[in-house]
Amino acid sequence: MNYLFSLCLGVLLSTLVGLTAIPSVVSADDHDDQERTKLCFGVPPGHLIAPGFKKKQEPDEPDTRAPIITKIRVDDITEQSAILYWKTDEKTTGFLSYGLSTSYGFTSATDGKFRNEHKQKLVDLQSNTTYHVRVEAKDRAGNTSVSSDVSFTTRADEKAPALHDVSISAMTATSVVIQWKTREPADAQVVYGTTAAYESSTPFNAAFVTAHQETVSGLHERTTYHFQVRSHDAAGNLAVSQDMTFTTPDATPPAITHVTVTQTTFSSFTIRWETDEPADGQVVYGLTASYGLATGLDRRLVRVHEHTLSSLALNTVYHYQVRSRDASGNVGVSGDVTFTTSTDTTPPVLSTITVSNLGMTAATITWTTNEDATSTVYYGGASPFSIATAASVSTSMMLKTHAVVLTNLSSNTTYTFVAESKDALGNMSRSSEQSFKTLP
Ligand SMILES: [Ca+2]
Ligand SMILES: [Ca+2]
Ligand SMILES: [Ca+2]
Ligand SMILES: [Ca+2]
Repeated sequence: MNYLFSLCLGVLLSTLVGLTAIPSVVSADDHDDQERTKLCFGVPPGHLIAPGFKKKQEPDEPDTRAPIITKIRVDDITEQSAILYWKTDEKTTGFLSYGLSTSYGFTSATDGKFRNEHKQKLVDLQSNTTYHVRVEAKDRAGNTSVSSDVSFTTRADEKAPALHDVSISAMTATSVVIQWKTREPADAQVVYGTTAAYESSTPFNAAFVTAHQETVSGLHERTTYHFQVRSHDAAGNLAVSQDMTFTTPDATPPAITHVTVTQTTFSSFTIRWETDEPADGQVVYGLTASYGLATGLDRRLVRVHEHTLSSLALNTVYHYQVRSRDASGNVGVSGDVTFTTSTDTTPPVLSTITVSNLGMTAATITWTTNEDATSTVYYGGASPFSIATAASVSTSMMLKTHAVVLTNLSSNTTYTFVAESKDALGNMSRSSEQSFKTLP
């Protein structure tokens, strides 16, 4: 400074004494240059310093000195991370080498900015593990230094893995796939059962992963199961999910029973059947077991089914099969069944018409028919007897043996009666008028 002050003063003095020569400037560095400028601006106005005096443009001396790394420390150590702090005596970038030994093996680069105080986080470390780390610093000129080795031990893992995204998929009547995730590598097992006591479990899966998928098999259909998923981390901390449930679907088709066919007219038949569970219903039919015709699908889910086949050809063999689908889509079918359409135009033949159990106010009329038929008795005490005005008792059951009980008769009275039967196609026969007398 003394030299500079002298220099400026010298210029000033030179000016004052009329010297015109401008001395050359020799300066050590920018720092000194600034200081000298300040000093020179301190010169009173009017005593001009020649232009160009401040224009010192000589380059810096090249930086060949390596940075000095100091105050390395490791702090904020967790199970999986730690933060390294260090300082350098000049602005540097840098990176860390770290690993399980002084061979390191991993690097962690900083953000590339030049600074004196440094902080760098190491992540994805193993818990309860000793790590070695060293700093490499680089100044703007590319000079590098490497620190000595520093070691630290991560904290032990004492937390159970966090379970999330538990879901089920691919459910059938006998199996289901259960998936879940853990926020750290962990093993896997599903415990399950029909109660939250979980009497069964999947095989223990010891692979340490974060996405888990276990298949539960050997299940029963239409059954609600409870389950829990379980995962240990590498330190043995166990996480257990809450109780969850799923219900297996119905895989059994409806059982079809009581298939009957009844002729309702010459050309139509009614087919009835039952199912052991609510189901829809349809009849397929035709002249062969290939069918080809079908009734409308009755989509109602019921247990008793009735469909009518109409416009059938007379005196023809028909094949049919009944089909019912349950709410889960399982379809039950009957075997192939046949019936023959009829050309019956012959009325039943009545015989053995008998009056029995004759009392003061009641009598029983019995008879037989040569085919299944209804039973009706018309009766009256008036004379002449008229079916149109007579009282009647009847049953629509189709029987070959008929018994009709007449009650509320008058005692000691002669009654006239006619027995009547109709076959399934409505062909009808009547007996002749007959009579009995109630007891006095
Ligand atoms: Ca340097
Ligand atoms: Ca853990
Ligand atoms: Ca079913
Ligand atoms: Ca007949």
